[in-house]
Amino acid sequence: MQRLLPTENDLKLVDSTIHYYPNFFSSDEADLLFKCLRSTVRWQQDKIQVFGKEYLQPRLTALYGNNNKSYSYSHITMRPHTFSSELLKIKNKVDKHCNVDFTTCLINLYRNGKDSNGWHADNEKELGKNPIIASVSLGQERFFHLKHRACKAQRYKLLLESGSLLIMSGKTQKYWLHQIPKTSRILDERINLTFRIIK
Ligand SMILES: O=C(O)CCC(=O)C(=O)O
Repeated sequence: MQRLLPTENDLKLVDSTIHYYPNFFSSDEADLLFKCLRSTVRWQQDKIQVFGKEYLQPRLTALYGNNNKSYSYSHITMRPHTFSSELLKIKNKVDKHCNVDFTTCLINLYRNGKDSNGWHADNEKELGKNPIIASVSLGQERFFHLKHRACKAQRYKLLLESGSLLIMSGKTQKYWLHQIPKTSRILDERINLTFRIIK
């Protein structure tokens, strides 16, 4: 990955490299992409285990990839579908911006404010050391929380807007956890695409 030029929207958090581009896609492009992906992505809802009890994951997901490598997290193993032409267009734009050839995209659909994604880091071994994660948001804005693993005072909340691109790289996954929390506010649907490299 080539070093990205700093911008005023970069997050200046210790032990991290996080870039934020609010208008990576225009709002018209983001609306069109949302509608297309909502109806064409092959959504699934897996079961997860929490303290030995089974629950449905609080969101829908799908995995797409170009090298047939599966992705395992939270005791779930997902097998990739082949990228659709729409997903490839998004991937090409993200690849070009980051100067990276992403292999895999994990897609999340948050159906309303009750859907969420708990505290975690994208640090699975198949992502390698210091992975780069590029995350595109479409539809409803949601808060993205970050907290430092060791230093409790280090916390941050970022509103992820429709059409935005968030890039986490360097030591971010080693030192920080992130989540999309539940909210009691009435919210519309949001799609999030996280591009990753699985070797
Ligand atoms: O929905 C988001 O913005 C975050 C997604 C995420 O953390 C993940 O898929 O690992």
